[in-house]
Amino acid sequence: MKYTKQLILLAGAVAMAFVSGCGRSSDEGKPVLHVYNWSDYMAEGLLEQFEAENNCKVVYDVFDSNEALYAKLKAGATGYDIIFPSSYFVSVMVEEGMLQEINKANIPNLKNIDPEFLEKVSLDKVMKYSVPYLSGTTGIAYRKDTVKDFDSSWTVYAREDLAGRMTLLDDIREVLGSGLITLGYSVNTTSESEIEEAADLVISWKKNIARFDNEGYKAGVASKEFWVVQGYGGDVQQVIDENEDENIVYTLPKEGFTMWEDTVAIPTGADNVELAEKFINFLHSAEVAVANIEYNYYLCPNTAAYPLLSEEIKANEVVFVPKDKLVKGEQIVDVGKDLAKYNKAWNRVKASK
Ligand code: N2P
Repeated sequence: MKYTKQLILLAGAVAMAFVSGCGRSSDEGKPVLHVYNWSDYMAEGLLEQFEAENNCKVVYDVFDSNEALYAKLKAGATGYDIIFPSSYFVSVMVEEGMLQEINKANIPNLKNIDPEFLEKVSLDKVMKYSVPYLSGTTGIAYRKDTVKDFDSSWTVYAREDLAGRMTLLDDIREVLGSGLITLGYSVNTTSESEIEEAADLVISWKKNIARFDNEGYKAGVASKEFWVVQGYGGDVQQVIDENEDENIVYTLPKEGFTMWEDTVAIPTGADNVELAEKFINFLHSAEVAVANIEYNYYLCPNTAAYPLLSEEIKANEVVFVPKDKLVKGEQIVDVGKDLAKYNKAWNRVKASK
């Protein structure tokens, strides 16, 4: 009986391989959309849905930081049609001629974008070069089964008893931001001395962290390798969901936390602008926005999506931060030329022993 079942499974697998082989060959000649996005940042099934609806093929690559995205494009990577820079990185890219203007007439679903979000949060308020995608917070997640006396404070990184069990993100503005917040400064300060002081603080924490990490921390906190991690809220909530592990808790530290907006943009030199516009339009249909909010646990500022959200997600505090906590958040914005001060301080952090 068991043997027969195995044979059937095997026959099925052979048939599937054959079918998908045919699928690949019939992809030839179809228009291709090259997408470069953050990891864990697209609801399951959406790319396949877009492919089916547009009779095209999506080639999807991922990055884990704005710096990685920037470095890859600067190193000459061409051929991407759609990229997802954070809003505070858009102007850096615009200044260097890396993004093209959005032709809004070709993207009717832009009408769904929450006007209040555009006015209060977006940095590119008229969507000249970028369209809002998802927005969220960065905080600290800890394991309550291994850290008994956790106090939600950035000063946890000074705890030597947790040495080797903690990670910080590998993200310049976020990590220096956590130092700035702890010192009572703005995460958007342009004061060199404040930024250097934040770098000193992070250097003092460095001996206690296993590493700076934007991706592996998720599997690490799930496997109990790490007990305290700086993380993006929705990514942590995805880990909790996938592992059904309620010992992982996402917190917004009492000194304050960062908030950010990621955008979708079309790089200069994109091969398939028409398909890129269709993709942005797709991301801002109400149903796709709902799928992305509910899967990623980040807010897609799309007013057509809001009434369709489940009660469960509306009550989720990672996505909809309660007002009393929100007052401690500060949005990361573009600091223009002063970014060089952050880069310099970060190099010192990275080089320190
Ligand atoms: C993607 C998280 C992106 C958040 N998984 C930082 N912009």
